Amino acid sequence: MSTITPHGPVPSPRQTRWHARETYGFVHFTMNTFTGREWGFGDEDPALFQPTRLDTDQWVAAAKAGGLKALILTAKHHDGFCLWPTATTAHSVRACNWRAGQGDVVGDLARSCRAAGLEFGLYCSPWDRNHAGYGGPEYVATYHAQVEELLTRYGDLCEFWFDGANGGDGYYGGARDSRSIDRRSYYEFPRLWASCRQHQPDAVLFSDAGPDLRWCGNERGVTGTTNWAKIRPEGFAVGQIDDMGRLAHGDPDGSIWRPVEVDVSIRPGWFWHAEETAKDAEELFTLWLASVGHGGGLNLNLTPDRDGLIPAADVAALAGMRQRIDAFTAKDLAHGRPLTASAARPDHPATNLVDGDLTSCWAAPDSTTTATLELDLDGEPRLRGVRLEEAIQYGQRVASFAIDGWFSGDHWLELARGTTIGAQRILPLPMVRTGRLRLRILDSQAAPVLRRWQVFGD
Ligand code: FUL
Repeated sequence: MSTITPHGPVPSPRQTRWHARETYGFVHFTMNTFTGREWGFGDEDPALFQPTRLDTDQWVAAAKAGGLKALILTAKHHDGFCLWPTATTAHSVRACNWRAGQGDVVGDLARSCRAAGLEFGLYCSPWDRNHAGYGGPEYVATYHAQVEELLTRYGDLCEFWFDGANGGDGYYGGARDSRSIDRRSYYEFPRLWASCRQHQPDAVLFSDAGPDLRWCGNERGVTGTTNWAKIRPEGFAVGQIDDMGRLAHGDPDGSIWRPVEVDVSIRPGWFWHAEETAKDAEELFTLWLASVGHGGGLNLNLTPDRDGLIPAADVAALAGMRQRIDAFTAKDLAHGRPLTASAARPDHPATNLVDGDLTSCWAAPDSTTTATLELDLDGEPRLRGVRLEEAIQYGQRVASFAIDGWFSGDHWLELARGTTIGAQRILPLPMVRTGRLRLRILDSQAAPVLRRWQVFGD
């Protein structure tokens, strides 16, 4: 077999595993759940934290209903309250009446995830509005120690989330003032990330500046239809972004692999609020199309309530989203069907796209940057959509493509057009009937190499 030379940056093994995760969940739960705030000031009385029916198995069951493959918990949000019995501050579950100060939400959820076969990740806010030393070196040491506790006490983590938010004012041990920090240097992220690598080599690290995953630049649940998983790292620090558009779209000439994670809440807020309701199943399905369908990962936030449970309506919406995804992708009309390409390397024929084997791929010969592939369907099925996947172990290449259908036995009609493909591109199609489809690769940075073409319909 001739080898395919990678084009540009390629995913690391931990990023490759992340790409396969696709849909997972955040859990925002802390003091804010009880105060009704989104950003606690840091002066909240630990006695307020009373999730009397807390059941992390129920959170995991909700996640499973939605087909989420992992949960990432806010172990500490901006208010500084720690959901685990940390040795670094008194402002934690140890100061609560809840479970007589013996509770550990992080430990509970880690166990529930593990028992149910879900992966587990953590969020620990750099900004801490409770800590007296915030802004000085003492707090940085505390923050690093907190992350270290989380990296070493709760088993394997699949992801660690570094939030860029900092609003300035806070309680800060009673000072009640405003503190600004140099976002580029204060938290000493390079040292912290080295510690993450040492203790949790498989965990992907998320922030505005990676190193493994980038933010998509909004909290609405959508990333660019043009979405390069590669980026030029200049111009990004945690909490400091020179160009939001580049986060959503990536850089076509990016020098490092750093795909997009799309974080969005099932409700308007990140935390549970009595007056807010969950998005419905159809909205969640649309968000899946606009995130996973654009080659990103979907990190869908869940909001346990004051009892410590995910509300029933939210669980129903999650289950409804999964039903819609399953129904959309249920029938792959391309599987095993005859497929030809205008050009292929002899050992990488077009039929590799429809053989159900994700390790085999179709590759155009070197220096070929356009191609046409024709697929014969069985009869004239009604279409719903397509999924295309590049073999990203060879880099991201395709810049533009179109899908055509064959109509009335005599002409092709363009049904959809897209730009990048990357890890995957899912395109809903008009629900027309046709017996033949054509994929035109219109522009590619290097010879296109794809691993799958699915056609959904009935
Ligand atoms: C933001 C935070 O300020 C929000 O509260 C939330 O945690 C979101 C995921 O990230 O930066």
